[in-house]
Amino acid sequence: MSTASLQTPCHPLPGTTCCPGVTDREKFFFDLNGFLVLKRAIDVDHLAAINDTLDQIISLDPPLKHGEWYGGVHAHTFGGKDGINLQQIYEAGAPFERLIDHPAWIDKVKTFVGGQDDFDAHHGPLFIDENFVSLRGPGEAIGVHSGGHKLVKRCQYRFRNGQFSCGQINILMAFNDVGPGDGATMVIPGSHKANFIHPEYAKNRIQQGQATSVDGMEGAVEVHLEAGDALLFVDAIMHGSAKRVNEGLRRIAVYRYGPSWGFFRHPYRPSKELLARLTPQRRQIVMPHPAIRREPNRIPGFSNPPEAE
Ligand SMILES: O=C(O)CCC(=O)C(=O)O
Ligand SMILES: [Fe+2]
Repeated sequence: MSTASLQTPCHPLPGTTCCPGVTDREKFFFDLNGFLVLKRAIDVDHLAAINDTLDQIISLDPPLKHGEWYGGVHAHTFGGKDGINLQQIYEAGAPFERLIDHPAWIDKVKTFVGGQDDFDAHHGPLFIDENFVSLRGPGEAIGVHSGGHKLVKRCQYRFRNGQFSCGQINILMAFNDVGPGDGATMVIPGSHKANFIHPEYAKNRIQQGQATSVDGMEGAVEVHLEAGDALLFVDAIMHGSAKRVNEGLRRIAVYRYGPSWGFFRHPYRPSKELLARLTPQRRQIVMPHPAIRREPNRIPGFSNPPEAE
């Protein structure tokens, strides 16, 4: 296929815009399947810097455990067999800050979340409501969740009036190769539009304390990634992972993007230090709602909200 045909813009309805940063091929397959694989999204030097930081965290002695902090990063598990998450990973330094508005995906994410000319972008183009690294070893997995049959507003897939309007687009980045046996992410292509629950959903769904996985579910496929690739998916797609059987840890991160009016999934907030060092564009995606100062004030010395200080 020629590059020219990949770059052909879509044909929006009059008065609307559609699909900046997204090729016709990506537009077609994202709508059809609910996900895209972005090959070689993260370059080799950037990947090495990310893995240096993860090596430091993984080699802590004794190991970082659930509930402990490493600076502004929180080790967290959901209590099951789904490995450990390093929540607020954008606090872990420049290589993780670069991922906030990475050129390999940021325009695609804006297009799929949509609303860029509308109230959805009232506070800025996007908002990250959760960001974490997931480290998963042998025997660990995450069961199936989401699906078009669910009405969770945060996760919706929508295309209307010539525009995408998704509640949440996830960028899942591979920091090492994720192939057969590595516990790859599994998706059921097209299931973001499902109207019915999958007949095997109950058997394979996330269950606290149990190592359920998506293995063997009819219609589910493993998404194999090489280190540096990223999986872009709408959260409405039925997804989870295969059980890892190989030795070692699967290293991935997920940054979740939605409209600017969204709010944090967990009770984590970006640190003042992070907000101070981010570029204005990144700061707006991390914290689109800074509070205003209560000034001028007719009560002298009246306090300001903490976020305005
Ligand atoms: O761990 C995985 O492969 C799936 C992650 C997942 O469910 C998500 O990012 O929403
Ligand atoms: Fe998920």
